[in-house]
Amino acid sequence: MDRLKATDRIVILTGAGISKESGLDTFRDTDGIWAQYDLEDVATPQGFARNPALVLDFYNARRSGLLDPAVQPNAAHAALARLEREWPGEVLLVTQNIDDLHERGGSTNLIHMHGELMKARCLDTGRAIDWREDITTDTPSPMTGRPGRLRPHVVWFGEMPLEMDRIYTALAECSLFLSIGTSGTVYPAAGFVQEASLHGAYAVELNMEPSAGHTLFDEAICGQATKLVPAFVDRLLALAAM
Ligand code: BV8
Repeated sequence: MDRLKATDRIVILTGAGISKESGLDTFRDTDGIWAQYDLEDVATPQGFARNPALVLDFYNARRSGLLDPAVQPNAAHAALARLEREWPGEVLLVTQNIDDLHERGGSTNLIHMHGELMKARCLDTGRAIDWREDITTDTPSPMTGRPGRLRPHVVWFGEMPLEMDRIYTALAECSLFLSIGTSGTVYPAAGFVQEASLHGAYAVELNMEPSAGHTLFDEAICGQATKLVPAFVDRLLALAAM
């Protein structure tokens, strides 16, 4: 990584592990979301068609959890925002997370590839709007006034993640790919490390434990995000200062 130049581009991928220390559940840890719910029932279009009230309640619970004042960005979110501010080259943050902790932590050059919990989408117009309330099967769409035509603006399994062209362009142009707090089990995000490495990027993983794809990285460092990320950002900014 010492060959990195201050003008180089950095792409960062985050997953649920970066929000764990803010009090939000991950998916695949033993106490995670998929231990409480069947993914097929609550995170697929088929599940939504089968039982929209169950899916809407699943996201209503997560939205109100995220709105809890006790849930705040942590030192890892803040460190990534500092990197974006102080690194001379471009820093693009691609998150699989649907929480808004990166924005609240100060990141601005950000892509929510799996959508956003604080947005709802009208099924008839396809338009997404900011949304902080519960959604029920009676909630009228602000776009059409029709009830039962609103869904969470979230990418379910079998649906195309958002802004994939922009992401693949950035992966092809970056010199450093940094993956934080993800198990590396969900595609296409889990394949980003190969895409970046193929184009010559140096790849680093910061995670509580080695991810499914840890051997694809040049460095895989294990530990808590609130400890590892600020230290890694310091390491990068020291390089930029040289
Ligand atoms: C699609 C909804 C294509 C939002 C989610 C190959 C290629 C392409 C697709 C596939 C493929 N193989 C299989 C597929 C299909 C599927 C898939 O990947 N399935 C998996 C299960 C095998 N992929 C899809 O369906 C994707 N769509 O490919 O479309 C297409 C093509 C043509 C036409 C149409 C479509 C869509 C994927 C998005 C699905 N939606 N969620 C929501 O409810 O949140 S994915 C879900 O998993 C979450 O969004 C989350 O983002 C994602 C990944 O989970 P992680 O963030 O990694 O969380 P996890 O709990 O797993 O891990 C946390 C990690 O943190 C752990 O390793 C832990 O150790 C660590 N950790 C914990 N605490 C800390 C910590 N680390 C540091 N510090 C700590 N304190």
